[in-house]
Amino acid sequence: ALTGLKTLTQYYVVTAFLALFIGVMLGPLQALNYGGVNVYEYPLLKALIRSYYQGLTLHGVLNALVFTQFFISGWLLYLPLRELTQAGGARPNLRFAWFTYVLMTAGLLTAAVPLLSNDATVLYTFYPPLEGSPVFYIGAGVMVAASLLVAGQVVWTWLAWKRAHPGRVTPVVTYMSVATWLMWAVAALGLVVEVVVMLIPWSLGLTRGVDPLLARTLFWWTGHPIVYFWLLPAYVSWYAFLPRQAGGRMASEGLTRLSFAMFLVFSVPVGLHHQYADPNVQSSWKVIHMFLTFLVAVPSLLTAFSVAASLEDAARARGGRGVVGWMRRLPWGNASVTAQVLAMVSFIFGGAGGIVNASIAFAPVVHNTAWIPGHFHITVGTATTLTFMGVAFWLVPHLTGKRLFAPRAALASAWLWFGGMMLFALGMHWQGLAGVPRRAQVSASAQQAAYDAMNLGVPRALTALSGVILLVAGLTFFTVLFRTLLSARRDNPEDTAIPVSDTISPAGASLTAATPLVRHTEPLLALTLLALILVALVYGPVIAPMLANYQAVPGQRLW
Ligand code: HAS
Repeated sequence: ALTGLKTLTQYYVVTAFLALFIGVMLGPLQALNYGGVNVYEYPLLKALIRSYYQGLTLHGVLNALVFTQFFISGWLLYLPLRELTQAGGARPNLRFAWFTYVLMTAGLLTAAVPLLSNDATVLYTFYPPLEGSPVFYIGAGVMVAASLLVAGQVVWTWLAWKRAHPGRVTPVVTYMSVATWLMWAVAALGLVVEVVVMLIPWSLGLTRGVDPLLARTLFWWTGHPIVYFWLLPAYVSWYAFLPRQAGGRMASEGLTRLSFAMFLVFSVPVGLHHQYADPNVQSSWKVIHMFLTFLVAVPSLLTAFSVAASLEDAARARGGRGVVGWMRRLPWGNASVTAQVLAMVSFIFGGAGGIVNASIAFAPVVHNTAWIPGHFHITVGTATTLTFMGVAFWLVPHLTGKRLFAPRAALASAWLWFGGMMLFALGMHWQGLAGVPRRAQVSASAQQAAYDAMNLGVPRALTALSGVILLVAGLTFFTVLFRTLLSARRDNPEDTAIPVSDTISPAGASLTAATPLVRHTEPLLALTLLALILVALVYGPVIAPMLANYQAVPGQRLW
């Protein structure tokens, strides 16, 4: 079963990186736009991509939605199923797992048709009244449904394992994976209702219009926690694999579980922090969502200290000394470790920016400006993506039995990605503070003079330069990845070992003998119920008046 599972995971991972490849190739076009160069006007490109907005839609959908979902579905299916099989009592249903992969891919291909034909140029947030082809919403809906089936399979297998091992602690990697999937199940409810009840019937012409405010509220119900659905799989690696790769161990299993338990409960009831500027939502609810947002930053702070402690442990065991000098003893020659540590460094800035966004007093300064893409390129674009790239450096050899091609090039790609993203973030945060809007074709002639007058030469140059660096980083990374995949099998155990520490999750440890933190965080289903209650409490009074005053607005096509 494990060999079959490896093949399936390989399919998920390769599909994910193919999407990222296309998405990343489109990225520099956006960066150049913010540097004042409109490459979308070049005839050769114009024949392929109709507009800046079509390019931006493809870039956002492929990178943020498709790459993440396929990678996570493979990664967080493989890890728990592998761990539970090895711990005894679990028999993964491979046929069902393949069905889910095929369904997700069918959803992707369906959505790709209108995206490529410029019939769904609605950006990755697809806010109504901007209207796309129904085929896009149906394809996207099928993809989300497939991800929920992966969630279901992991939770089902875990429950079967629990039944076979009453009174035992869930192994820690499985714990993290199940908590992430349960969180996603609660989170996805908003999007599912928006797409199935509102957008699909509306785009098919079955309803006369759609209420943009309600649609946005349902979207952000899912839209904020989706960022934790992207982040937590990276945390799985930072907690359970990276310390081992660096030569250490997980600092505290109890804190690890607490952090995931907190994400499960607090990730969802925070979406209004994306809607501070929306009318007809009471400010008191916006402030409550703000405080809950600060609360959900706590498990990230726990993670920062906990993971830093395990890295410090590892570095000191390798002879590291001094308050910060120990960092030099981390295995910087290892591309996988370096990519992930750099991803974490970027998240220090990304996280700090997130707290600024969430503060209702600061939000009006940064909302809808270039600051926001600056923020999310060092969160999902680096903390998540660079971690997944680093994970791929060991996971692909592990799954395929092949040796990583050109490890030094892999290392270079990690540094280039990090450097490119930091420059991009600097340029975009800077432009955002100066008032440059997001999602704006800055080189469009009507606006050109205004931006030229703003004296933004330096940040614009930084942003444009970052696009070129990221293109080189992407090409280097994909050369390493595809050459690895196309090389011959070697099945050398040294290349294909999985770097998880065996000691961190003694399979089958007794719950009664476990530490209080481990014991109290074990009931994941009860925590899910708590999450649902909290969501009902903070979304119920927000959504009820919207339903009572439903305002149907006809669709618009702006491209
Ligand atoms: Fe965000 C907008 C608030 C985290 C992604 N965010 C976005 C958008 C995206 C996104 C895609 O409140 C744009 C959506 C759109 O298109 O409109 N965000 C936050 C907050 C956090 C946060 C409070 N965001 C993320 C993560 C993302 C992500 C994670 C993707 C993966 N975000 C917002 C808000 C908006 C927003 C508003 C709306 C803005 C607007 O006006 O439109 C927090 O969860 C962050 C907490 C994180 C920390 C950092 C912990 C640091 C760690 C690293 C430790 C490093 C170590 C390294 C150990 C407190 C864990 C050691 C180094 C050695 C060398 C040893």
